[in-house]
Amino acid sequence: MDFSLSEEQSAIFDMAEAFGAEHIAPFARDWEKAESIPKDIWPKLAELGFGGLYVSEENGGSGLSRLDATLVFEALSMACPATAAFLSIHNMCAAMIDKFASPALQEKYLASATSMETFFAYCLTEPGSGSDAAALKTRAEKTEQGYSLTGTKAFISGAGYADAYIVMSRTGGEGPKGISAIVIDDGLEGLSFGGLEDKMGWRAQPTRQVQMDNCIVPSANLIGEEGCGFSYAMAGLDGGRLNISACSLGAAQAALNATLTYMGERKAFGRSIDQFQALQFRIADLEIELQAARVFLRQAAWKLDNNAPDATKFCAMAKRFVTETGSKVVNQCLQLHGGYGYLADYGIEKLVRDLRVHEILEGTNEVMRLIVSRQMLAD
Ligand code: FAD
Ligand code: 2MC
Repeated sequence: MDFSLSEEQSAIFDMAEAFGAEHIAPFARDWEKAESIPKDIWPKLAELGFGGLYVSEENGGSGLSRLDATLVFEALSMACPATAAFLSIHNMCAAMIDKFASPALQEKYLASATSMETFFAYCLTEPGSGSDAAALKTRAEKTEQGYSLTGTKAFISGAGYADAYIVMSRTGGEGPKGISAIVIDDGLEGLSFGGLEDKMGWRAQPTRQVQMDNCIVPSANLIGEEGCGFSYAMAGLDGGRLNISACSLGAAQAALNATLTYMGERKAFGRSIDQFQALQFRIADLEIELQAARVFLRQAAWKLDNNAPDATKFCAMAKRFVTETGSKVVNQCLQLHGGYGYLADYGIEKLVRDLRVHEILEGTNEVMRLIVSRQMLAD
């Protein structure tokens, strides 16, 4: 058992951290105000191999492990978790195509996905089904021209911004076995988007509904087999949940680092506030909890990399633990900044807002508990 990062892993982390510090952090607040991330950032990230992190090398990806990928998301989130998480969703989609799609579909999409000329969005949630994802109603009818998709997806990160969407749609009867995953391109006749959602955090990322009214796509845009789309979607989310956790971890670490500096500078009662033992103990607790979260996350990633039978359970446990730890840490960091923590200039309030949603999306933390307890009771 080796708990250290290899030289290559440390280099990946450092590269992502340096990229974030130069190309993301200085602009993150402007992107929040603009409610969008400039598209020219993506090819730059793709040059580092971040457009297809765990897409196989044969398909033009970086062929990294899930553990390696968590390092990238942890490091980028030190600059802006909303930007890093957006990249994670694109990577989840690219990996679904790499792992499950036909060679023809891989050829059609993977080169432009890994170079990030094509930005992908993931469409599972609907207005009437979020946690109970297998109850989705979007229909994909087989016609002579291909599939005809009709339905509405809710809360889609990158809707109206992305170039292509993976849409979980019903090709069969009720329940998970009736669901297929189909790729649709932007600009299709019948495809439209809802208004921009006004959110607490992740404000740089546009979130909208995706509305499909008889959108015709070639049958070849089906990923893998009909009726397997729910399993593909869930498999994608196992890794997605690791990445979202890594985003909480990196942002919380950045907040803690900034807090230590601040505490050394801020004076009260004749000394810097880092001299109060009550606060020293508080930062010790934050460090302990973050380190525990980091080790747990990497163990879950290792399980997924090694196809461990309990990998899904560990991904769910890590997501519950790490995202809640991240939120707790950034909230405490805000407290340790006093009133200044509440001001946007200090950068902490954005992290509190951004991290809160990690407890809700990619499966709520109640759903994570459901996955864990179901597995415990089955064992
Ligand atoms: P509901 O399912 O209605 O849940 C309401 C409450 O009930 C929650 O607290 C939930 O945990 C709880 N609950 C439900 N069932 C149970 C149960 N069995 N036991 C205990 N508690 C339960 N989705 C996408 O497909 N693609 C995206 O790109 C995407 N991006 C998002 C971006 C943002 C900013 C947000 C906020 C959401 C995004 N989502 C996306 C949707 C997200 O995944 C869902 O919001 C989430 O899965 C919860 O679904 P819901 O909102 O319908 O809540
Ligand atoms: N990997 C592969 N297959 C899986 C799987 C996984 N992790 N989890 C489930 N499946 C398969 C499962 O094996 C079963 O197939 P089979 O009967 O052949 O064995 C099938 O999928 C159905 O599984 P369940 O019986 O567990 O399905 P159920 O309807 O009970 O739902 C639950 C399971 C609650 C875990 C799932 O609906 C869920 O994860 N809900 C949360 C939805 C969610 O995470 N949404 C996120 C949207 S994306 C987002 O928020 C972004 C920001 C991008």
